[in-house]
Amino acid sequence: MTQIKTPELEGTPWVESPFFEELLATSGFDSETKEKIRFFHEHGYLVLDLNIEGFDQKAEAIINKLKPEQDKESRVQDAWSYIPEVKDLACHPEVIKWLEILYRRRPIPFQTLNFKMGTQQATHSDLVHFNSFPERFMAGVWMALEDTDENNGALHYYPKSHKLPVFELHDIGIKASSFKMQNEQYKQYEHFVQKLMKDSGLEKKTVPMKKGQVLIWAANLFHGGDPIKDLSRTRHSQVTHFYFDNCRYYTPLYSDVYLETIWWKEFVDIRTGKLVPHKYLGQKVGLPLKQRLRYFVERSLRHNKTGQNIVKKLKKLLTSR
Ligand SMILES: O=C(O)CCC(=O)C(=O)O
Ligand SMILES: [Fe+2]
Repeated sequence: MTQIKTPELEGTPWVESPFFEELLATSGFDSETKEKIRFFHEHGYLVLDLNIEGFDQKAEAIINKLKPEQDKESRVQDAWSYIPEVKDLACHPEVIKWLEILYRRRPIPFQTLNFKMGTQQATHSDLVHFNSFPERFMAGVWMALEDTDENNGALHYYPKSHKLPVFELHDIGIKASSFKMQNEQYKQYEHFVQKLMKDSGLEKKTVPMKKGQVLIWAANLFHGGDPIKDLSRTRHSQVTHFYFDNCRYYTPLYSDVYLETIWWKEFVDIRTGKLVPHKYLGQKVGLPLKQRLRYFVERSLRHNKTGQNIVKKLKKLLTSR
């Protein structure tokens, strides 16, 4: 009988593959690394003590430099573009190394979020915000810039929930691309997830993270921020969202794939500063002209508040029909 070679599927990260055990056995990693990979495979996350050199100084610099902004608004998006320490942590070689191990594709950091306070964000899967084709080539890397515990709004997650199907808005009967009632639509998604978590029987876990610890979550791991019990406490943290090479990338919250109304994402690789090409089975694919134009205008306008407001209005115009 001919032997069938274990395929490493194009459509699924090897760590989530139905052939995972066989692929792991032949991976050549030492037993300690294998144990960590298996944990990620089974639970959908991994907490790592990366012992990043100079972490405390970097964390302090980030907190100080972001202070004026974060005194007004806890959440700051893409500070990597003007604070070198945010970029250093987002692209740290140890983080990249682990993502390469877990996904066997080039990791592409595409967004940073810095928080001063706990987010108190309702449970969600990041795949409703950032999906790809093939699916699940996305990961979140969460770093504690200070200790977190049950009082300052620690991160929570549902271990093993990454194995659930991927849900987009159309799954719950919402046409996403009409771009109307965005907040209302998102609330419905959050209610749906609440019920899904309850009925799935999965257990909610809250992670007390020590300053410097890093948590990597798989694309579809359901997570959120716990309520802040002590409002006098900050919860400085940094999240980097990663895609991986050789995919197409889109925003499900504005897309109806089967109406061919897809909000493709055009974005820069934080590591290289270069635009990331979309690929289908290794071949580059261009974005539709209308969307390339939109991104061009957006990039040119984003430099100040007036420009940002124009971008918001244009987004509405382009997506409502
Ligand atoms: O930091 C948190 O509380 C949650 C952040 C989060 O969900 C994300 O960045 O994807
Ligand atoms: Fe998230």
